[in-house]
Amino acid sequence: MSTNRTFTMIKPDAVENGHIGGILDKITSAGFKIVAMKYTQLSRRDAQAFYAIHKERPFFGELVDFMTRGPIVSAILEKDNAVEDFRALIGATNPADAAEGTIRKLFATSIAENAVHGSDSDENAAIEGAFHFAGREIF
Ligand code: IDP
Repeated sequence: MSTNRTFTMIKPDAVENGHIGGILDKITSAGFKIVAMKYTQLSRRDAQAFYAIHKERPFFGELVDFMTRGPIVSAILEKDNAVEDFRALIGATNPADAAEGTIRKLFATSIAENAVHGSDSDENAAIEGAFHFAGREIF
């Protein structure tokens, strides 16, 4: 994956609360092009692998339970400066700290159930995109 791409998930809380359309509108209105997208559900093994970096954190079990409890939308997004610009668009991890107008401010409910994922580096964007999508699913 080139460095003008990032990876996102619309998490189970946002799907349950009917925010898929609202979040995709924020994403495309901000100039991101969707180059891959699917509606899917993570297995426990998937979630444990995706969030392996957090496996020693006290909230790891809660995070795996949350991320596997219902469907998600996963997507690869393309834009100049995609990783940094998307992190700005989603806002702080805790929606209480997120700036006005950010996706987490608008759609998240708590630090755990915070509506969306956004890759934190170009390297992780490439790893995470490849975790979710085969090459033939990326356009
Ligand atoms: P990020 O998603 O903003 O990059 P990370 O610190 O990488 O934040 O945490 C990954 C995910 O783990 C968060 O998006 C959130 O769903 C969950 N999480 C982070 N901190 C906590 C916490 O203190 N309690 C419960 N869940 C948390």
